[in-house]
Amino acid sequence: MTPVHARVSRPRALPSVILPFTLSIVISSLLISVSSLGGFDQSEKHEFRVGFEGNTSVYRWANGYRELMVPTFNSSREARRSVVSGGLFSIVSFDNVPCNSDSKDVGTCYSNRECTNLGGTSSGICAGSFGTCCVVTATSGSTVTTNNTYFQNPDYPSTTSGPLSSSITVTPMTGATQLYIEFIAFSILGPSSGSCMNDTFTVRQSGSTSVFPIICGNNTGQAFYFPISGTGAISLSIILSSGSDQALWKIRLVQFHSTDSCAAPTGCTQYYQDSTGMFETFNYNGGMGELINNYCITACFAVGSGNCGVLLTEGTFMLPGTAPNDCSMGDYLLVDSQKYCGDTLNNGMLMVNKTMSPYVSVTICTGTSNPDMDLGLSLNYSPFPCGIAG
Ligand SMILES: *[C@@H]1O[C@H](CO)[C@@H](O)[C@H](O)[C@H]1NC(C)=O
Ligand SMILES: *[C@@H]1O[C@H](CO)[C@@H](O)[C@H](O)[C@H]1NC(C)=O
Ligand SMILES: *[C@@H]1O[C@H](CO)[C@@H](O)[C@H](O)[C@H]1NC(C)=O
Ligand SMILES: *[C@@H]1O[C@H](CO)[C@@H](O)[C@H](O)[C@H]1NC(C)=O
Ligand SMILES: *[C@@H]1O[C@H](CO)[C@@H](O)[C@H](O)[C@H]1NC(C)=O
Ligand SMILES: CC(=O)N[C@H]1CO[C@H](CO)[C@@H](O)[C@@H]1O
Repeated sequence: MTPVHARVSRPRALPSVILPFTLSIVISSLLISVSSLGGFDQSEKHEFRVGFEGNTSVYRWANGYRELMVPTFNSSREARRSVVSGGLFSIVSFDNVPCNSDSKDVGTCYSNRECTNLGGTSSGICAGSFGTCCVVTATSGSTVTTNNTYFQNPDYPSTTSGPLSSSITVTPMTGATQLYIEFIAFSILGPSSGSCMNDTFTVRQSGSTSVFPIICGNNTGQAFYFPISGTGAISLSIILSSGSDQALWKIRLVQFHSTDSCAAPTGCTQYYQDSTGMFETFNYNGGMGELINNYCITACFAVGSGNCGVLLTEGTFMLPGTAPNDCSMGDYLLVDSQKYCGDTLNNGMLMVNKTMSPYVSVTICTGTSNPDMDLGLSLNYSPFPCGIAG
C-alpha cells in the first residue's frame, strides 16, 4: 500500500485561471501539497490544485505537468480518497496492484520514489495518476521483492554470448504459494542426446525440496509454475557455456496466492486454462528441438462445465522406447496409471477423463538418455462433451 499524504491548506484566494482546462464550473479550489509516505522519502512533495466539478475532484499539479480527475464520493478500486478532519487533510492511498505499462510489460503501481528505490522504470501512470506504473527488470545479482518482475539477458533485446553465469534471487511475498515463470523469450543452447551439458536454466528454493527440471534449448512461449514452500530465497540461474553465442531470454515472474484465479492447482507444473491449444515438451522448438532428459512434470488442463474431459490428439509423439508397452527407457506420458511411450500415442488420440476435479492432469517423464535425439511431444488439446465417451 502506498499512502500519499495530501495536506490541504486553508483555501487561499481562488484564482480562476488555475483550471482553464475544466469544462464545467469550478466551485472551489485549494492548494494542496502532497508528500509520499511510502517509507522511502517524505520530502517528495508536489503541489497541485484541486477543484470540484459536480461530484468529481479535479486536480492539476502546480507545475502543470499532470492532471487527473478522481471521483470524490466514490472509492474506486484503484484510488481511494478519504477525507479526514473536515477536508483539511486528504489521504490518498492506493494498493500496489499490477498495472499495464506504456511499454506493454506488466508493472506494479508505486510512487515515483518507491519505483526508483526498487530499481524499476516508470512507464505510464496508475491509481488515477497518483502512482507510476513501475516495471522492475532484474539483472544478474539482483534480489527481487516485487511481484511481476522481468529477468532478462544483459543485452536484451539483443543476444548475449557466453561464458556467463546470471542469477537472480526472488524473495517470496507473504502468502505466495506459486512462482509463475513465463518465457516471453527463452533461447539458449540445446541439449546433446537429451542432456543439457552446455547451457542450463535452473530454479531452486532454499530449504525446499521443490524441483524444477534443469532445462535448455528454445522454450519461448512456454509457462510454468514452481511451488513456493516457506520463505526461503528462490534462485533462478542461467549458465551460458563458452560456445554459447546467441542467448536470449526475457522471463516474467509472478507470485500467486493459491486463491488467485490464474494460480495452478497444487501439483501442476503447467496449467492450460484455454479450452483448446497445444501442449509441447521442453525444447520442442517448433519441431526442430530435442527431448530433454531427467524430469517429470505434470501438465493440467482446465475442463469447462458441460465437458467430460480433454481430448489429446497427436501432432508429434516421439519418445525413446518402443511402442506400445515398453517404456523401459523411462520416457512416457502417464494418464490414469497407464503409460504411453514410443512413437505413437494410443491410436493417435487419447481421452483424458474428468474425475472430481475441475481439471485433468497428465504426467510426462523422461529417462536418463535420448540416444536417437527424439523430438518429444506436441499434442493438441480440446474439450470433449459428456455423452460421447465409449
Ligand atoms: C455524479 O455525477 C454524474 C454526472 O454528472 C451523475 O450522473 C451522478 O449521478 C453523480 N453521482 C452522485 C453520487 O452524485
Ligand atoms: C463507484 O465505483 C464503482 C467501481 O469503479 C462503479 O462500479 C460505480 O458505478 C461507481 N459509483 C458511482 C456513483 O460513480
Ligand atoms: C525460438 O522459438 C521461437 C518460437 O517458436 C521462435 O520464434 C524463435 O525463432 C526461436 N529461436 C531460435 C533461436 O531458434
Ligand atoms: C501478483 O500479481 C498478480 C497479477 O499479475 C496477482 O494475481 C497476484 O495476486 C499478485 N501476487 C501477490 C502475492 O500479491
Ligand atoms: C476415458 O473414458 C473412455 C470411455 O469410458 C475410455 O474409452 C477411455 O479409455 C478413457 N480414457 C482413459 C485415459 O482412461
Ligand atoms: C554448441 C556447443 O558448444 N556444443 C557443445 C556442448 O558440449 C559438448 C560436450 O562438452 C560439446 O561437444 C559441444 O560441442
